[in-house]
Amino acid sequence: MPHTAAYREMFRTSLLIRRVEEKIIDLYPSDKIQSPVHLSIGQEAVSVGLCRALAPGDLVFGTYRSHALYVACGGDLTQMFAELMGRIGGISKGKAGSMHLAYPAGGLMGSSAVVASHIPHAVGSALAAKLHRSGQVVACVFGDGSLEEGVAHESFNYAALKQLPVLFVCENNALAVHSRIDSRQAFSIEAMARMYGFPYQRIDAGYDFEEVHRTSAATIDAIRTGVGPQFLEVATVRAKEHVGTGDDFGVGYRDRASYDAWCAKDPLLQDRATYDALIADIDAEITAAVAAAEASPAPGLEELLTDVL
Ligand SMILES: Cc1ncc(C[n+]2csc(CCOP(=O)(O)OP(=O)(O)O)c2C)c(N)n1
Ligand SMILES: [Mg+2]
Repeated sequence: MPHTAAYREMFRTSLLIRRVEEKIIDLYPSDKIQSPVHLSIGQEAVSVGLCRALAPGDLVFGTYRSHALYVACGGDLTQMFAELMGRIGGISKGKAGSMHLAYPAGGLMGSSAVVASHIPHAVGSALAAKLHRSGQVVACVFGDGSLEEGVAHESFNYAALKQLPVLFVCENNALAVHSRIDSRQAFSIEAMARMYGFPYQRIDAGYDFEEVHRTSAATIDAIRTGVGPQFLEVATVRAKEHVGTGDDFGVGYRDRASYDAWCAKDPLLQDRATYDALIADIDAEITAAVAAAEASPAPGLEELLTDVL
């Protein structure tokens, strides 16, 4: 059966994210990008399926692993590479770097390097949306490690208490830096979500952008009718080291087998026909964006004290 237009579009966005990050890997040794980078290779489908399900005006908040959400929200690539290179043409004039990408015009309100610190911001936005009856839904994407932070639970409680229009999305790669989830958490994520009264769904096939989209869309539709917060857990796999551009399968805290099993299902690796049809255009877009970003100058001293208050 031929693929749908939606499949092709989500494949394209997922591949764009992957190739952007593979370009970052190529550029990194040159030191043109001095910001630390947390890559989403392997996890792209979560951002792509979710963001496609959001309506214009909806908002999304994420973590330092921010490239995928930025691209999935439609962020400009030249402004992204310029931001990573600390140039004036960056989306935040070079002040934010990789860990704090934002693209408010596309709904991405911010990303934070401090684990779980964006969750209360998302809940506050959802409170504003409810008070203003704006009809907006707020999506809040965080890693499994966020669930070990007190502020996550304070935020879940408040969102449940006030029945706010927020979708909590746990991007569960089962790792926090080098610690596996079974060595960190004494609870099941489902039991935790249900304890707050959140309707809970889990997607095991986190590489499947169509499934992420279907489930996100149904959940977001429900939230928009006023049923309160919902919780979505998506299992995924981080391909690269926690921070940086290398592979770390040799370090000893995880094995390659689960990653290899994931690769065997990853549409970006398995669907060669769609890949081949899109790759030249995507790579040309990235090459042009990097060249334009490099042509942007460094910020002048006058920028030091602007936009920082
Ligand atoms: C409050 C806080 N504590 C510790 C850290 C150091 N730290 C950075 S990333 C990270 C792991 C987070 O894991 P997870 O939430 O699962 O996200 P992932 O990196 O897997 O996407 C930690 C502990 C931090 N940035 N902020
Ligand atoms: Mg994690």
